[in-house]
Amino acid sequence: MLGWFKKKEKSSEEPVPGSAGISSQEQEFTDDAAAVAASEGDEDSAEAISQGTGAVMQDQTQENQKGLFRRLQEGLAKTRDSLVSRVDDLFLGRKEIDAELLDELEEILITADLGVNTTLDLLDEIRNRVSRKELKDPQALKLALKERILSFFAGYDDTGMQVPAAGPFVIMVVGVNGVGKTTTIGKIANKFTESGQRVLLVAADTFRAAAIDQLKVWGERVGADVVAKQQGDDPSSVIYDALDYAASRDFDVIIVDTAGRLHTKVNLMEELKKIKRVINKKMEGAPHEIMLILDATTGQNSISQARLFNEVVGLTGLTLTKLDGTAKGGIVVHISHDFNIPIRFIGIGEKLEDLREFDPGEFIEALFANDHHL
Ligand SMILES: Nc1nc2c(ncn2[C@@H]2O[C@H](COP(=O)(O)OP(=O)(O)O)[C@@H](O)[C@H]2O)c(=O)[nH]1
Ligand SMILES: [Mg+2]
Repeated sequence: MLGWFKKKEKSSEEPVPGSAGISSQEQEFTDDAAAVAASEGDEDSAEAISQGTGAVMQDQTQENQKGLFRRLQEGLAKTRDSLVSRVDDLFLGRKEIDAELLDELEEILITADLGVNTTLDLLDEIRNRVSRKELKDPQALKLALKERILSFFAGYDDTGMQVPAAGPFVIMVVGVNGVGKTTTIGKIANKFTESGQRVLLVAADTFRAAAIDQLKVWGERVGADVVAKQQGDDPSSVIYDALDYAASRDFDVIIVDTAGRLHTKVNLMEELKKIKRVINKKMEGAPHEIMLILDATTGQNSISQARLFNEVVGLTGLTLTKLDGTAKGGIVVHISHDFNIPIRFIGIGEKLEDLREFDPGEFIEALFANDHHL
């Protein structure tokens, strides 16, 4: 969809920095495989096979997509119940849109954590359209609501993560304790390794020993290398080690886990600034993505976290986790309304596959879809 997880094309003319030993053998092997695939006169060529199975594959892709959409709907079930089902109930048996209905709608939206400003913005236009008699019945209003929410994403920066043309793509992950940083890193790493990319995880959260072990477990699970030191070590020295390690190896992606003790503590923020500086000093242009992880169940609090982290390190992307555990998924809309920082992923469960690339249209569709879509 967004293409971040495609295997990078590696030009054989361009020397890979420090590609010695295993990496260069791998390169040769890939080139050989490409040569074999391209050889002519082979009746069982990849092309012939793929033509024969094309229809089946298309069916499977559609099936998979249906499955993924259903999974997203299930993940958003609590928010759907609290938001869309309540809106439906509100409309039941009513043929007209009156002031009372709009007030009740306002309350529902605010309760689902869309936030007061977002809700007022949302309803402003709806109220205007009602008074202009453009919206006559509740169904039309529901559709208008959906369109209006979607319009909040219209000016939305969806250029995607800035993957460099050469060298590894470095992602620095930040966020307060327990929001799901390490878990999300595991899930993202999995997407990259599954698409054939080579991933290094960096355990720069040295605050707790358990955090280091947790990252190692993820690394093993998804087939990514992990550079870690001891609990209490300077996070910047872990970065140094990791980027030295990476210099002689051909990684496509490097993901740096960081500590997340209370975000109100100034020293954590200083530490994050330093980590960013050190990464940049060791590798020009990096980190390419500074991603804040937010726990959707914390509701409004995540707004102040986004503001603070953005001021300190300058965020390039957001990920909202635990949308499966909250009835207040409206926070996604609220965040998009208040910040011009793209949402990269949403977490809808604890399992490896429960991380979705964020697509506003799909998200709103899953939230508003009727059950017959299930
Ligand atoms: N239900 C649910 N739990 C999640 C999700 N993402 C993370 N978690 C859980 O949140 C807890 C804290 O995650 P962790 O990655 O250790 O947070 P960190 O302190 O920010 O690194 C763990 O129990 C995770 O399994 C999600 O999308 N949904
Ligand atoms: Mg962690």
